[in-house]
Amino acid sequence: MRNMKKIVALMLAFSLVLVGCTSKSTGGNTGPGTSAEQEKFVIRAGIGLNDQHPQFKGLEVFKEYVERESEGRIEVQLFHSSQLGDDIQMMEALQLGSQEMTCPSTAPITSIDKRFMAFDLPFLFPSPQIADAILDGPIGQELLDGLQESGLVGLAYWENGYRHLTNNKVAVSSPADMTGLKIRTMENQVHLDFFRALGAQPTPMPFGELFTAMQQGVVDGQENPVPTIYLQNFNEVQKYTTLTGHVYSPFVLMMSKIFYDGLPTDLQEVVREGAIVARDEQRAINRAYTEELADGLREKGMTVIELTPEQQLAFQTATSSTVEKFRNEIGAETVNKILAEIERLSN
Ligand code: TK8
Repeated sequence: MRNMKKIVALMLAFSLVLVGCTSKSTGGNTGPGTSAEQEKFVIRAGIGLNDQHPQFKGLEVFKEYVERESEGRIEVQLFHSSQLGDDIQMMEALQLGSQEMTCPSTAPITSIDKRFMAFDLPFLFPSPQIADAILDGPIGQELLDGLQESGLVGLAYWENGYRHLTNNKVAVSSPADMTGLKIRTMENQVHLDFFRALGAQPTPMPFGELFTAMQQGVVDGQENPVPTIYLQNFNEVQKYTTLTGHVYSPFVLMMSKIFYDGLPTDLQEVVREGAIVARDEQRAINRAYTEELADGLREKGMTVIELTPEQQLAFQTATSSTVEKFRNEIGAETVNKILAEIERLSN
């Protein structure tokens, strides 16, 4: 696996040199009026999930749109399964301009901008529709715009979804069942706090290391949305899924600012439109999969535990201190605005 990553990295470095050569020679051979038109751009888009996941399907829609609308001036190359690195590494590569695009969950973005921790607050969004309204509205846009300062262009929110707990030790239906369970979390303070409040032992780890960690018993469990549990075959190493829905994870489709700033404005526009067109399809596919695949997990032999409203409330109560603990660190203004907007949209 390590070797594989090295080979891919080398291939990328080599293709960068090639791209550099082509654009130079195009510039040299044509007059100043036409050189910009003929310049070719390559977007390498990498994700941590595999090519069966709705996130990858979304990238395929993006690729199709951008290649068509740019009339071939942009080529989009897709990489899945952490081939280009994990979420944090890929964001760093975007900042350096050595990769063009990625689509992390918002949770690891908090290493760059803490305001994104607002979305990690447990039991925040009562429905995907309310999530959409807030993410696609002014608050979501403000956070995307803020990424520019860190060398990233936030293009759109896609959907990872409501996260659920899996493990291979106990049929969890109450916080008490979680005592001492070793749970892999994303690299994020709010998630760590949440699982500690439930009495579990959380370990942060990049997604690419998770399957092996479960297989080898380094962790007993993890939490992710249903499409991920199903499509990454977590059933092979996990017995129980508890439908906790404890947090809604958005993805952010983002681009290297260095690369984006080098695009002619008409192609920047194509990229922005492609991100939105693909967002709508990606969310639709993700929601359809989410509905179908909970039964799919049963068919694959997992025990799927649905919580009654009372059981669900026990998880909420056990973790209700999280908002107060993080309000100031996230930014009280951001948290308050989001909470007020949820309140307004819920009525
Ligand atoms: C994939 C991750 C994944 C996320 C996680 O790179 O880390 O558990 O849910 O989807 O972004």
